Amino acid sequence: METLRASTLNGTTGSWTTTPGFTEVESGLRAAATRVLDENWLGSSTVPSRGLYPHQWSWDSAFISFGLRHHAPERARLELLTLFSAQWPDGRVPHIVFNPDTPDEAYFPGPGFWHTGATSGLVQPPIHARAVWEVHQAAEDQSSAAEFLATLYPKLVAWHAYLLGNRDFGGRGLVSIVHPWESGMDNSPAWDGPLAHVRPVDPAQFIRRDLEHGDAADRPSDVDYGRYVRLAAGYRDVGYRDERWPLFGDGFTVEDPAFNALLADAELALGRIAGALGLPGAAAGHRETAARLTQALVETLWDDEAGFFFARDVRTGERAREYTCGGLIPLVLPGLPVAPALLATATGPRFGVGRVLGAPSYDLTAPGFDAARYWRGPSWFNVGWLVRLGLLAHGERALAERLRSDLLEAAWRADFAEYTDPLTGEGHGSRSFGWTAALTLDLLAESR
Ligand code: 9WN
Repeated sequence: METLRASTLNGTTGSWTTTPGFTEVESGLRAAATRVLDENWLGSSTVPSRGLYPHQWSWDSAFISFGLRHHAPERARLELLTLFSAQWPDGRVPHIVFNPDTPDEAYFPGPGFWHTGATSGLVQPPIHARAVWEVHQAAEDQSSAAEFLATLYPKLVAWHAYLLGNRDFGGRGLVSIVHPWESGMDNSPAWDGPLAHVRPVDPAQFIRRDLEHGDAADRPSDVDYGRYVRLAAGYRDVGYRDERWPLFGDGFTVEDPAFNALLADAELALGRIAGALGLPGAAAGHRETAARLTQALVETLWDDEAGFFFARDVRTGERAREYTCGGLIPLVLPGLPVAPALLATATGPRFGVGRVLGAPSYDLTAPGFDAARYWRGPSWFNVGWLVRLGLLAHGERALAERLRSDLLEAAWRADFAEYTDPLTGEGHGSRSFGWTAALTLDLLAESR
Protein backbone atom coordinates (compact mmCIF):
# COMPACT_ATOMS: atom_id res chain seq x y z
CA MET A 1 0.00 0.00 0.00
CA GLU A 2 2.77 2.42 0.92
CA THR A 3 4.16 2.31 -2.62
CA LEU A 4 0.93 3.98 -3.69
CA ARG A 5 1.77 6.99 -1.60
CA ALA A 6 5.08 7.58 -3.32
CA SER A 7 3.96 10.73 -5.08
CA THR A 8 3.61 14.14 -3.50
CA LEU A 9 -0.06 14.84 -3.13
CA ASN A 10 0.02 18.49 -3.99
CA GLY A 11 3.32 18.52 -5.82
CA THR A 12 3.53 20.24 -9.14
CA THR A 13 5.72 17.59 -10.71
CA GLY A 14 5.33 13.87 -11.15
CA SER A 15 2.24 11.81 -11.54
CA TRP A 16 1.01 9.03 -9.38
CA THR A 17 0.38 6.80 -12.38
CA THR A 18 3.96 7.19 -13.59
CA THR A 19 5.47 6.64 -10.14
CA PRO A 20 7.59 3.47 -9.90
CA GLY A 21 5.46 0.84 -8.24
CA PHE A 22 2.22 2.04 -9.75
CA THR A 23 1.83 -0.78 -12.25
CA GLU A 24 2.27 -3.37 -9.50
CA VAL A 25 -0.55 -1.88 -7.51
CA GLU A 26 -2.80 -0.93 -10.40
CA SER A 27 -4.34 -4.36 -10.42
CA GLY A 28 -4.95 -4.05 -6.66
CA LEU A 29 -6.81 -0.79 -7.22
CA ARG A 30 -8.83 -2.36 -10.02
CA ALA A 31 -9.69 -5.36 -7.85
CA ALA A 32 -10.74 -3.13 -4.95
CA ALA A 33 -12.95 -0.96 -7.18
CA THR A 34 -14.52 -4.06 -8.72
CA ARG A 35 -15.24 -5.42 -5.25
CA VAL A 36 -17.11 -2.22 -4.33
CA LEU A 37 -19.29 -2.51 -7.42
CA ASP A 38 -19.98 -6.17 -6.70
CA GLU A 39 -20.86 -5.44 -3.09
CA ASN A 40 -23.19 -2.60 -4.09
CA TRP A 41 -24.94 -4.63 -6.79
CA LEU A 42 -28.60 -5.41 -6.03
CA GLY A 43 -29.23 -7.87 -8.88
CA SER A 44 -30.39 -5.45 -11.55
CA SER A 45 -28.94 -2.12 -10.39
CA THR A 46 -26.28 -0.72 -8.08
CA VAL A 47 -26.74 1.32 -4.89
CA PRO A 48 -24.51 4.37 -4.45
CA SER A 49 -23.75 3.08 -0.95
CA ARG A 50 -25.17 0.28 1.17
CA GLY A 51 -25.80 2.53 4.20
CA LEU A 52 -26.55 6.12 3.19
CA TYR A 53 -28.15 5.56 -0.23
CA PRO A 54 -29.74 2.09 -0.35
CA HIS A 55 -31.73 2.54 -3.60
CA GLN A 56 -31.01 3.26 -7.26
CA TRP A 57 -30.20 6.91 -8.11
CA SER A 58 -30.52 8.22 -11.63
CA TRP A 59 -27.23 9.96 -12.35
CA ASP A 60 -25.32 7.60 -10.08
CA SER A 61 -26.46 4.71 -12.24
CA ALA A 62 -25.20 6.44 -15.36
CA PHE A 63 -21.79 7.14 -13.77
CA ILE A 64 -21.67 3.59 -12.43
CA SER A 65 -22.35 2.19 -15.90
CA PHE A 66 -19.23 3.98 -17.26
CA GLY A 67 -17.17 1.78 -14.94
CA LEU A 68 -19.28 -1.36 -15.08
CA ARG A 69 -18.82 -1.49 -18.86
CA HIS A 70 -15.17 -2.48 -18.30
CA HIS A 71 -15.94 -5.08 -15.67
CA ALA A 72 -19.34 -6.56 -16.55
CA PRO A 73 -20.78 -5.00 -19.75
CA GLU A 74 -24.05 -6.91 -19.46
CA ARG A 75 -24.52 -5.48 -15.97
CA ALA A 76 -23.82 -1.98 -17.30
CA ARG A 77 -26.64 -2.46 -19.81
CA LEU A 78 -28.97 -3.88 -17.18
CA GLU A 79 -28.20 -0.96 -14.84
CA LEU A 80 -29.47 1.52 -17.44
CA LEU A 81 -32.36 -0.65 -18.61
CA THR A 82 -33.54 -0.99 -15.00
CA LEU A 83 -33.46 2.77 -14.53
CA PHE A 84 -35.39 3.38 -17.73
CA SER A 85 -37.95 0.73 -16.82
CA ALA A 86 -39.02 3.22 -14.12
CA GLN A 87 -39.42 6.08 -16.62
CA TRP A 88 -42.72 7.92 -16.22
CA PRO A 89 -45.31 8.12 -19.02
CA ASP A 90 -44.48 11.84 -19.36
CA GLY A 91 -40.86 10.90 -20.17
CA ARG A 92 -39.19 11.92 -16.90
CA VAL A 93 -36.57 9.61 -15.46
CA PRO A 94 -37.03 9.67 -11.68
CA HIS A 95 -34.10 10.60 -9.49
CA ILE A 96 -34.60 7.60 -7.18
CA VAL A 97 -35.96 4.15 -8.00
CA PHE A 98 -36.76 2.53 -4.68
CA ASN A 99 -35.59 -0.98 -3.97
CA PRO A 100 -38.69 -2.89 -2.76
CA ASP A 101 -36.56 -5.04 -0.44
CA THR A 102 -35.21 -2.05 1.48
CA PRO A 103 -37.30 -0.93 4.48
CA ASP A 104 -39.06 2.42 4.07
CA GLU A 105 -37.21 3.93 7.01
CA ALA A 106 -33.75 3.18 5.58
CA TYR A 107 -33.74 6.48 3.64
CA PHE A 108 -35.65 9.72 4.04
CA PRO A 109 -37.63 10.72 2.04
CA GLY A 110 -38.45 7.08 1.30
CA PRO A 111 -41.12 5.55 -0.93
CA GLY A 112 -43.96 6.49 1.45
CA PHE A 113 -43.22 10.20 1.09
CA TRP A 114 -43.54 10.55 -2.66
CA HIS A 115 -47.01 8.98 -3.21
CA THR A 116 -45.92 7.59 -6.55
CA GLY A 117 -45.42 3.91 -5.87
CA ALA A 118 -41.85 3.05 -6.57
CA THR A 119 -39.95 6.22 -7.42
CA SER A 120 -39.37 9.83 -6.46
CA GLY A 121 -40.93 12.50 -8.70
CA LEU A 122 -37.83 14.64 -9.17
CA VAL A 123 -35.13 14.18 -11.81
CA GLN A 124 -31.33 14.40 -11.94
CA PRO A 125 -28.86 15.62 -14.58
CA PRO A 126 -29.33 13.87 -17.93
CA ILE A 127 -26.01 12.15 -18.56
CA HIS A 128 -27.74 8.94 -19.59
CA ALA A 129 -27.41 9.27 -23.37
CA ARG A 130 -23.62 9.57 -23.05
CA ALA A 131 -23.69 6.52 -20.77
CA VAL A 132 -25.84 4.50 -23.17
CA TRP A 133 -23.56 5.35 -26.08
CA GLU A 134 -20.37 4.48 -24.22
CA VAL A 135 -21.78 1.28 -22.72
CA HIS A 136 -22.86 0.26 -26.21
CA GLN A 137 -19.38 0.98 -27.57
CA ALA A 138 -17.80 -1.29 -24.96
CA ALA A 139 -19.95 -4.32 -25.74
CA GLU A 140 -18.30 -7.39 -27.18
CA ASP A 141 -21.57 -9.01 -28.18
CA GLN A 142 -22.69 -6.79 -31.06
CA SER A 143 -26.23 -8.14 -31.39
CA SER A 144 -27.20 -7.47 -27.76
CA ALA A 145 -25.47 -4.10 -28.03
CA ALA A 146 -27.55 -3.13 -31.07
CA GLU A 147 -30.74 -4.23 -29.34
CA PHE A 148 -29.75 -2.22 -26.27
CA LEU A 149 -29.29 0.90 -28.38
CA ALA A 150 -32.55 0.42 -30.26
CA THR A 151 -34.46 -0.14 -27.00
CA LEU A 152 -33.09 2.90 -25.22
CA TYR A 153 -33.04 5.44 -28.05
CA PRO A 154 -36.81 6.25 -27.98
CA LYS A 155 -36.74 6.34 -24.17
CA LEU A 156 -33.87 8.83 -24.21
CA VAL A 157 -35.71 10.92 -26.80
CA ALA A 158 -38.79 10.98 -24.54
CA TRP A 159 -36.64 11.91 -21.53
CA HIS A 160 -35.07 14.88 -23.27
CA ALA A 161 -38.44 15.90 -24.73
CA TYR A 162 -39.88 16.00 -21.21
CA LEU A 163 -37.09 18.33 -20.08
CA LEU A 164 -37.11 20.60 -23.12
CA GLY A 165 -40.91 20.65 -23.39
CA ASN A 166 -41.97 20.94 -19.73
CA ARG A 167 -39.14 22.64 -17.93
CA ASP A 168 -38.33 25.77 -19.90
CA PHE A 169 -39.85 27.98 -17.22
CA GLY A 170 -37.57 30.87 -18.10
CA GLY A 171 -38.56 30.83 -21.77
CA ARG A 172 -34.95 31.11 -22.93
CA GLY A 173 -34.43 27.59 -24.23
CA LEU A 174 -32.90 26.31 -20.98
CA VAL A 175 -34.22 23.65 -18.62
CA SER A 176 -35.03 24.67 -15.03
CA ILE A 177 -34.62 22.49 -11.99
CA VAL A 178 -37.33 22.65 -9.34
CA HIS A 179 -35.35 21.32 -6.38
CA PRO A 180 -31.66 21.37 -5.36
CA TRP A 181 -31.70 17.54 -5.44
CA GLU A 182 -32.34 17.79 -9.18
CA SER A 183 -28.91 19.35 -9.66
CA GLY A 184 -27.20 16.38 -7.99
CA MET A 185 -25.15 19.08 -6.19
CA ASP A 186 -27.73 19.51 -3.46
CA ASN A 187 -26.09 21.75 -0.92
CA SER A 188 -24.30 24.05 -3.38
CA PRO A 189 -23.96 27.71 -2.29
CA ALA A 190 -25.48 28.57 -5.68
CA TRP A 191 -28.85 27.53 -4.25
CA ASP A 192 -28.65 29.67 -1.09
CA GLY A 193 -30.17 32.73 -2.78
CA PRO A 194 -32.98 30.91 -4.63
CA LEU A 195 -33.76 28.91 -1.43
CA ALA A 196 -33.78 31.84 0.96
CA HIS A 197 -37.51 32.49 0.71
CA VAL A 198 -38.50 28.81 1.18
CA ARG A 199 -39.89 28.19 4.67
CA PRO A 200 -38.12 25.17 6.19
CA VAL A 201 -40.28 22.34 7.50
CA ASP A 202 -39.79 21.99 11.25
CA PRO A 203 -37.10 19.30 11.79
CA ALA A 204 -39.33 17.71 14.44
CA GLN A 205 -41.68 16.66 11.64
CA PHE A 206 -39.27 14.24 9.94
CA ILE A 207 -36.34 12.00 10.79
CA ARG A 208 -33.09 12.64 8.97
CA ARG A 209 -31.83 9.15 8.17
CA ASP A 210 -28.69 10.57 6.53
CA LEU A 211 -27.34 11.60 9.95
CA GLU A 212 -27.40 7.95 11.05
CA HIS A 213 -24.66 7.28 8.49
CA GLY A 214 -22.68 10.46 8.22
CA ASP A 215 -21.07 13.17 10.27
CA ALA A 216 -23.51 16.08 10.70
CA ALA A 217 -20.63 18.51 9.99
CA ASP A 218 -20.28 16.99 6.50
CA ARG A 219 -24.00 17.08 5.66
CA PRO A 220 -26.51 19.86 4.89
CA SER A 221 -27.83 21.86 7.87
CA ASP A 222 -31.27 21.14 9.38
CA VAL A 223 -32.58 24.43 8.00
CA ASP A 224 -31.57 23.50 4.45
CA TYR A 225 -32.93 19.99 4.87
CA GLY A 226 -36.23 21.48 6.04
CA ARG A 227 -36.30 23.53 2.84
CA TYR A 228 -35.62 20.45 0.72
CA VAL A 229 -38.54 18.70 2.40
CA ARG A 230 -40.83 21.71 1.88
CA LEU A 231 -40.02 21.83 -1.84
CA ALA A 232 -40.31 18.08 -2.41
CA ALA A 233 -43.68 18.03 -0.61
CA GLY A 234 -44.82 21.07 -2.63
CA TYR A 235 -43.97 19.46 -5.95
CA ARG A 236 -45.65 16.24 -4.81
CA ASP A 237 -48.76 18.16 -3.78
CA VAL A 238 -49.17 19.69 -7.24
CA GLY A 239 -49.06 16.12 -8.57
CA TYR A 240 -45.60 16.68 -10.12
CA ARG A 241 -47.36 18.71 -12.80
CA ASP A 242 -44.91 21.27 -14.02
CA GLU A 243 -47.57 23.64 -15.27
CA ARG A 244 -48.80 23.90 -11.68
CA TRP A 245 -45.40 24.54 -10.13
CA PRO A 246 -45.66 27.82 -8.24
CA LEU A 247 -43.17 29.83 -10.24
CA PHE A 248 -43.53 33.03 -8.28
CA GLY A 249 -44.73 31.65 -4.95
CA ASP A 250 -42.92 29.20 -2.72
CA GLY A 251 -41.10 27.43 -5.51
CA PHE A 252 -37.50 26.96 -6.52
CA THR A 253 -36.97 27.40 -10.25
CA VAL A 254 -33.39 27.66 -11.36
CA GLU A 255 -31.43 27.37 -14.61
CA ASP A 256 -28.35 25.36 -13.70
CA PRO A 257 -25.35 25.49 -16.05
CA ALA A 258 -24.28 21.92 -15.25
CA PHE A 259 -27.72 20.42 -15.89
CA ASN A 260 -28.09 22.25 -19.20
CA ALA A 261 -24.54 21.53 -20.36
CA LEU A 262 -25.02 17.84 -19.62
CA LEU A 263 -28.26 17.93 -21.61
CA ALA A 264 -26.43 19.49 -24.58
CA ASP A 265 -23.72 16.85 -24.24
CA ALA A 266 -26.41 14.16 -24.09
CA GLU A 267 -27.99 15.53 -27.28
CA LEU A 268 -24.61 15.11 -28.98
CA ALA A 269 -24.56 11.51 -27.75
CA LEU A 270 -28.13 11.03 -29.02
CA GLY A 271 -26.89 12.25 -32.39
CA ARG A 272 -24.27 9.48 -32.40
CA ILE A 273 -26.86 6.93 -31.33
CA ALA A 274 -29.30 8.02 -34.04
CA GLY A 275 -26.47 7.84 -36.58
CA ALA A 276 -25.62 4.28 -35.51
CA LEU A 277 -29.30 3.35 -35.83
CA GLY A 278 -29.35 4.65 -39.42
CA LEU A 279 -31.38 7.80 -38.66
CA PRO A 280 -29.31 10.62 -40.20
CA GLY A 281 -32.14 13.18 -40.12
CA ALA A 282 -32.73 12.59 -36.42
CA ALA A 283 -28.96 12.71 -35.79
CA ALA A 284 -28.75 16.16 -37.38
CA GLY A 285 -31.72 17.29 -35.27
CA HIS A 286 -29.94 16.26 -32.06
CA ARG A 287 -26.80 18.11 -33.07
CA GLU A 288 -28.91 21.22 -33.73
CA THR A 289 -30.55 20.93 -30.31
CA ALA A 290 -27.10 20.67 -28.71
CA ALA A 291 -25.96 23.79 -30.55
CA ARG A 292 -29.11 25.69 -29.49
CA LEU A 293 -28.64 24.69 -25.85
CA THR A 294 -24.98 25.72 -25.96
CA GLN A 295 -25.92 29.10 -27.38
CA ALA A 296 -28.67 29.60 -24.78
CA LEU A 297 -26.24 28.67 -22.00
CA VAL A 298 -23.75 31.28 -23.13
CA GLU A 299 -26.38 33.97 -23.75
CA THR A 300 -28.14 33.51 -20.42
CA LEU A 301 -25.71 32.10 -17.86
CA TRP A 302 -22.24 33.21 -18.99
CA ASP A 303 -20.70 36.20 -17.25
CA ASP A 304 -17.92 37.57 -19.41
CA GLU A 305 -16.33 39.70 -16.75
CA ALA A 306 -16.24 36.84 -14.27
CA GLY A 307 -15.18 34.28 -16.89
CA PHE A 308 -17.77 31.91 -15.45
CA PHE A 309 -21.23 30.35 -15.78
CA PHE A 310 -23.60 31.21 -12.93
CA ALA A 311 -26.97 29.62 -12.20
CA ARG A 312 -30.00 31.90 -12.72
CA ASP A 313 -32.98 32.17 -10.39
CA VAL A 314 -35.95 32.28 -12.77
CA ARG A 315 -38.22 33.80 -10.09
CA THR A 316 -36.10 36.93 -9.77
CA GLY A 317 -34.12 36.82 -13.02
CA GLU A 318 -30.92 37.19 -10.92
CA ARG A 319 -27.77 35.14 -11.47
CA ALA A 320 -26.35 33.55 -8.31
CA ARG A 321 -22.81 34.92 -8.39
CA GLU A 322 -21.26 31.95 -6.64
CA TYR A 323 -18.33 30.13 -8.21
CA THR A 324 -19.45 26.53 -7.81
CA CYS A 325 -18.29 23.45 -9.70
CA GLY A 326 -21.56 23.41 -11.70
CA GLY A 327 -20.20 26.39 -13.62
CA LEU A 328 -17.23 24.33 -14.80
CA ILE A 329 -19.29 21.55 -16.37
CA PRO A 330 -20.00 23.34 -19.71
CA LEU A 331 -16.33 22.58 -20.47
CA VAL A 332 -17.55 19.14 -21.64
CA LEU A 333 -19.00 20.84 -24.72
CA PRO A 334 -16.48 20.78 -27.59
CA GLY A 335 -18.17 23.71 -29.33
CA LEU A 336 -18.11 26.02 -26.31
CA PRO A 337 -17.07 29.46 -27.59
CA VAL A 338 -15.97 30.70 -24.13
CA ALA A 339 -13.82 27.66 -23.30
CA PRO A 340 -10.48 29.56 -23.03
CA ALA A 341 -11.84 31.96 -20.41
CA LEU A 342 -13.56 29.15 -18.50
CA LEU A 343 -10.34 27.10 -18.53
CA ALA A 344 -8.53 30.09 -17.07
CA THR A 345 -11.04 30.23 -14.19
CA ALA A 346 -10.82 26.45 -13.68
CA THR A 347 -7.04 26.54 -13.36
CA GLY A 348 -6.91 29.86 -11.50
CA PRO A 349 -7.04 30.44 -7.72
CA ARG A 350 -10.76 29.73 -7.33
CA PHE A 351 -10.63 26.06 -8.37
CA GLY A 352 -6.91 25.28 -8.71
CA VAL A 353 -7.53 22.40 -11.14
CA GLY A 354 -4.19 20.64 -11.60
CA ARG A 355 -2.79 21.99 -8.32
CA VAL A 356 -5.31 20.69 -5.77
CA LEU A 357 -6.91 17.26 -5.65
CA GLY A 358 -9.76 16.94 -8.11
CA ALA A 359 -12.13 19.79 -8.89
CA PRO A 360 -13.36 21.52 -5.71
CA SER A 361 -17.11 21.95 -5.50
CA TYR A 362 -16.79 25.58 -4.38
CA ASP A 363 -14.50 28.56 -4.76
CA LEU A 364 -11.34 27.94 -2.71
CA THR A 365 -11.07 31.69 -2.06
CA ALA A 366 -14.66 32.22 -0.84
CA PRO A 367 -15.19 32.92 2.87
CA GLY A 368 -17.80 30.14 2.94
CA PHE A 369 -15.49 27.49 1.47
CA ASP A 370 -15.62 24.40 3.69
CA ALA A 371 -13.38 21.48 2.71
CA ALA A 372 -15.64 18.93 4.41
CA ARG A 373 -19.20 20.15 3.98
CA TYR A 374 -21.49 18.65 1.37
CA TRP A 375 -21.06 20.45 -1.98
CA ARG A 376 -19.49 23.49 -0.31
CA GLY A 377 -15.84 22.70 -0.97
CA PRO A 378 -14.94 19.03 -1.23
CA SER A 379 -14.03 17.36 -4.51
CA TRP A 380 -16.50 14.87 -5.95
CA PHE A 381 -15.20 12.16 -8.25
CA ASN A 382 -17.92 12.51 -10.83
CA VAL A 383 -17.23 16.23 -11.12
CA GLY A 384 -13.49 15.62 -11.49
CA TRP A 385 -14.21 12.98 -14.10
CA LEU A 386 -16.42 15.41 -16.06
CA VAL A 387 -13.90 18.23 -15.78
CA ARG A 388 -11.26 15.85 -17.11
CA LEU A 389 -13.50 15.18 -20.13
CA GLY A 390 -13.77 18.94 -20.55
CA LEU A 391 -9.99 19.34 -20.46
CA LEU A 392 -9.66 16.66 -23.13
CA ALA A 393 -12.39 18.29 -25.22
CA HIS A 394 -10.28 21.47 -25.33
CA GLY A 395 -6.87 19.91 -25.93
CA GLU A 396 -5.54 20.17 -22.35
CA ARG A 397 -4.02 16.69 -22.34
CA ALA A 398 -1.28 17.20 -19.74
CA LEU A 399 -3.69 18.75 -17.26
CA ALA A 400 -6.23 15.99 -17.94
CA GLU A 401 -3.56 13.39 -17.17
CA ARG A 402 -2.65 15.16 -13.97
CA LEU A 403 -6.30 15.19 -12.90
CA ARG A 404 -6.70 11.52 -13.77
CA SER A 405 -3.71 10.60 -11.69
CA ASP A 406 -4.88 12.69 -8.73
CA LEU A 407 -8.38 11.21 -8.87
CA LEU A 408 -6.97 7.67 -8.82
CA GLU A 409 -4.74 8.45 -5.90
CA ALA A 410 -7.55 10.12 -3.96
CA ALA A 411 -9.91 7.20 -4.61
CA TRP A 412 -7.35 4.78 -3.28
CA ARG A 413 -6.27 6.75 -0.25
CA ALA A 414 -9.84 7.52 0.83
CA ASP A 415 -11.30 4.03 0.27
CA PHE A 416 -13.52 5.16 -2.63
CA ALA A 417 -15.04 7.95 -0.54
CA GLU A 418 -18.08 9.87 -1.69
CA TYR A 419 -16.03 13.10 -1.60
CA THR A 420 -12.61 14.25 -0.46
CA ASP A 421 -10.90 17.31 0.90
CA PRO A 422 -9.28 18.97 -2.14
CA LEU A 423 -6.28 20.10 -0.06
CA THR A 424 -5.45 17.00 1.98
CA GLY A 425 -7.23 14.15 0.20
CA GLU A 426 -9.05 13.18 3.42
CA GLY A 427 -12.23 11.21 2.68
CA HIS A 428 -15.73 12.31 3.70
CA GLY A 429 -19.26 10.98 3.40
CA SER A 430 -19.79 7.30 2.57
CA ARG A 431 -16.93 4.96 1.77
CA SER A 432 -17.12 2.26 -0.92
CA PHE A 433 -19.16 4.74 -2.92
CA GLY A 434 -20.49 3.42 -6.22
CA TRP A 435 -19.49 6.08 -8.73
CA THR A 436 -16.08 6.63 -7.12
CA ALA A 437 -15.28 2.96 -7.67
CA ALA A 438 -16.84 2.89 -11.14
CA LEU A 439 -15.06 6.01 -12.38
CA THR A 440 -11.80 4.63 -10.96
CA LEU A 441 -12.27 1.60 -13.22
CA ASP A 442 -12.99 3.89 -16.13
CA LEU A 443 -9.86 5.98 -15.52
CA LEU A 444 -7.76 2.86 -15.07
CA ALA A 445 -9.04 1.49 -18.39
CA GLU A 446 -7.62 4.57 -20.08
CA SER A 447 -4.07 3.64 -19.05
CA ARG A 448 -4.14 0.27 -20.77
C1 9WN B 1 -30.48 13.29 -2.59
C2 9WN B 1 -26.90 9.49 -4.31
C3 9WN B 1 -27.13 10.99 -4.28
C4 9WN B 1 -26.37 11.72 -5.41
C5 9WN B 1 -26.38 13.23 -5.25
C6 9WN B 1 -25.92 13.56 -3.85
C7 9WN B 1 -26.78 12.85 -2.80
C8 9WN B 1 -29.15 12.71 -2.10
C9 9WN B 1 -28.99 12.97 -0.62
O1 9WN B 1 -26.71 11.46 -3.01
O2 9WN B 1 -28.10 13.33 -2.88
O3 9WN B 1 -30.70 12.91 -3.91
O4 9WN B 1 -29.68 12.29 0.16
O5 9WN B 1 -28.21 13.84 -0.21
O6 9WN B 1 -25.90 14.94 -3.64
O7 9WN B 1 -25.57 13.80 -6.23
O8 9WN B 1 -26.94 11.38 -6.64
O9 9WN B 1 -25.52 9.22 -4.35
